[in-house]
Amino acid sequence: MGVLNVTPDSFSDGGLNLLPEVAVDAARRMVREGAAIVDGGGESTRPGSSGVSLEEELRRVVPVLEGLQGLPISIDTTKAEVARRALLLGAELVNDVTALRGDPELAGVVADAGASVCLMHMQGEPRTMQRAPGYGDVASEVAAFLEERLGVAVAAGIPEERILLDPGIGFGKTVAQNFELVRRLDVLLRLGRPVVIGFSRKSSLGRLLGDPDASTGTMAASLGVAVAAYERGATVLRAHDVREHVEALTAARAVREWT
Ligand code: HH2
Repeated sequence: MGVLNVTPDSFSDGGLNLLPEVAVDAARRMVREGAAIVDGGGESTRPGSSGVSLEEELRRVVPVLEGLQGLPISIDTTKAEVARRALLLGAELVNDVTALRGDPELAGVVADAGASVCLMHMQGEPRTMQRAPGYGDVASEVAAFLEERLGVAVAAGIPEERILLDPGIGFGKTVAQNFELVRRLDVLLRLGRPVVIGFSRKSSLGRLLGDPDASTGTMAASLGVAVAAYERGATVLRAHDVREHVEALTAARAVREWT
């Protein structure tokens, strides 16, 4: 899953894709490089961020989605109206970092469109989530949350086979907890749904490598953790550097099974 942030302030690629034609080119390149889907979003959820208005989010993403019709697109939004417009323009997946807790209309929009949804775990909200993340057992708490949200989504009419789950790397977790969630991916896989991991460029990677104030991580570290997640059963790797991830994962897959 390639990441396409149409925002001025995303933590690693903010401002790069603000012009619609630049964003469209970037998305097309990701698909050429092997992305199975491109996750476009108009609102940063980086630690400390406080959200954008509906009008601003639509202004950012609609022209890009119009230019991407026919490509496999996911819309990274918490807003039902943004999802509705994106699905009309051909998006097939709604990636909601609030796991249907943000906008009461969103589940119905996904269900009515027959679309897929990714439900992500987050402790707290982006503005404050990294202040003091706290868990008893992080893997089982995240799994219990995702199981509950899976039930809510199914009850709202979204078929289970259209639901993906994501532990939300960096969303209210310490560096150690982020790595533990990948190490203990089996706990999440027991829920029976595909697991998405989005560790690409996240600050935990920079901190791991010695910078306590890092706000991003390197591509090489992102590739290392993506392969480790794949080895533990992750189905979707959400990544900014698509070509490199496809190459790394192709090699990792060849070790498992030569095709
Ligand atoms: N991470 C980010 C945004 N959306 N969605 C899912 N399902 N999983 C993630 O790990 C995830 C996500 C944050 O990364 P990015 O989009 O690069 O940055 P920003 O939120 O600053 O735009």
